[in-house]
Amino acid sequence: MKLYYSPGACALASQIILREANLKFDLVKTDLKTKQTANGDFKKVNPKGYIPVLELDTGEVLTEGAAILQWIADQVPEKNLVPRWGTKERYKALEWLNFIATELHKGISIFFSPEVKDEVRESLLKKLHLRLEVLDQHLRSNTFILGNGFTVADAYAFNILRWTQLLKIDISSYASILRLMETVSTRDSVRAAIAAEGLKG
Ligand SMILES: N[C@@H](CCC(=O)N[C@@H](CS)C(=O)NCC(=O)O)C(=O)O
Repeated sequence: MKLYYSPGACALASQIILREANLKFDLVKTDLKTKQTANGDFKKVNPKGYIPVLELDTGEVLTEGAAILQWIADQVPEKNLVPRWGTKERYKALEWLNFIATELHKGISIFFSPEVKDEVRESLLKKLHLRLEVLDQHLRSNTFILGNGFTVADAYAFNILRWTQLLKIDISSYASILRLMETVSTRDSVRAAIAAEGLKG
């Protein structure tokens, strides 16, 4: 299997879950500006031009982080990285993964764009803080996003929320989010994934 990534970007969660699942994979560094990898044109792998991409041993390609995370987790059901298909809990997982993908991932990554000027920055930030408050409140009574155990939702949220530091988005008032970040950051899979991407903890 191959995981296409760019250092610090949103393939980190997939790498964490591949490590949690103890599956064999190779990392393929992708230049998101030029859309090139060491093997050539990345758009031949994913015409959408973005990571994460998981290339299976069959040659099939999976895209979209939330789908990739669930596919990996479903390979190792005994590890409880996602609730089983057909259960009510799986729909709660989908609810949170969708929230992370559409509200947090896109709500935070927009600030990497130089096109976001001060006038819109304030209103985007206001909206983002409403979403962060939802997560923080949820985590006041839940150790992890889906309850008691670490799952794909925590890996994805951790991946995205790390960016707030780079972007100087202040999350210091969200004590429960900070607690989750700290808890997740100490996992062996997370430490190894961060090191493999050449990032600082
Ligand atoms: N809808 C995709 C979005 C993934 C995404 O935003 N990837 C970013 C890195 S975090 C990227 O590759 N951006 C390059 C581009 O859009 O050209 C998903 O949920 O996986």
